Amino acid sequence: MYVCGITPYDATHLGHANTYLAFDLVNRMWRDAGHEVDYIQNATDVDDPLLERAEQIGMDWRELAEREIELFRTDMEALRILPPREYVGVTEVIDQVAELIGRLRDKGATYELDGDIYFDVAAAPKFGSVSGYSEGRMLTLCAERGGDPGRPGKKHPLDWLLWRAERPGEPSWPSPFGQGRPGWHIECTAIALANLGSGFDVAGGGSDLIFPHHECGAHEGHVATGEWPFAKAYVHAGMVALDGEKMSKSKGNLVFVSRLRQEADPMAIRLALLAHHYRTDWEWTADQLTSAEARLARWRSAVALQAGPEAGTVLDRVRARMTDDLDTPGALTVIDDWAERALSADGADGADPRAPMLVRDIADALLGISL
Ligand code: 5CA
Ligand code: ZN
Repeated sequence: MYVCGITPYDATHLGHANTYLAFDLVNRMWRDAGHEVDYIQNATDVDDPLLERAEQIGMDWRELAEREIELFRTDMEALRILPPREYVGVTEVIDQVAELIGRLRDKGATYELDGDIYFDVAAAPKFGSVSGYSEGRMLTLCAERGGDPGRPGKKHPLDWLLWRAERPGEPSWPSPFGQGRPGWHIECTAIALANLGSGFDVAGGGSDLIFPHHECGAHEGHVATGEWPFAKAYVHAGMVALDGEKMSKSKGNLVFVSRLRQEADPMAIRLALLAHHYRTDWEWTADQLTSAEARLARWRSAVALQAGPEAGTVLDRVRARMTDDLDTPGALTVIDDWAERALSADGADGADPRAPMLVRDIADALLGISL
């Protein structure tokens, strides 16, 4: 599994956390099914927004990236999101990125424009098949999400940047195409290919990565290797909003995990996120944390009992909900029902002394909730 990582110019917000939680659940369910999971995640540790923010606050861009990556990892650990085998920063693999661009150039899939190297969309026979979007929609999204459809001299507006020639004051590295730095999509293609090869199971991220990021990355992989599909499944988590708009670093409508952690149990934060299905878009409100805290307290009281109602069916039912496209709201209800019976049980119904420990283990292993 390859999951697109953060661009580390600001702290982790609840939208990020929700996306990484979704893939943590994929990881946990695969492990529960007995699979070994090989999970890789990048960090976009050199990119326009990072350089702009560093400039704004008068900080070295490398230090800013390092600081935010560290905070991200601390936040993820607090939320009990299992780490990938490897976190790979783009700045660590510039040579691999350049090598991949070289392969694309050898296939005739690139062209140069004022020193920048572009991917020629005409060289991608399956372009559009990952997102299924119309060309009009692709053009709009490309302009909104870091692309440059209007740049004069491009062969096609949807052609995308692979290598950005050095601009004054910007960091750059040597390459066969001159000094410069990688474009966005190629970084994830290079890191996924180097660590997983093509044809891996899941490429993941939030739904804002469907186009252009995952679409373009898939065709870079296809054209470079001749193999298809690049990833067998593209899986996307819904967008978390605040005050009616998608939470985003550029809009600034953010609830930071680190800030929330100062006042709330991370397990309550995780439960609040689990209450939403991973594919839906939803809006954060403070009362969701209050409900999650109440649920956490109920569960903790129930598993602290000496005995409880038989829990073997709880395991079956939680697994059934989770293997049905990660139905976390359904899985939470299964444990709610057990906890309610445990707490109201008198005599016979609360007879199994092993039940509380089993429910504790189910919540821990499958949902990542430590009770
Ligand atoms: N570094 C690139 C991916 S290579 C990037 O998109 N970084 S990011 O920091 O902008 O986002 C990190 C992850 O969080 C991405 O998977 C993105 O889809 C997801 N994400 C960003 N905003 C939200 C949001 N409001 N709700 C849910 N997920 C989000
Ligand atoms: Zn990515």
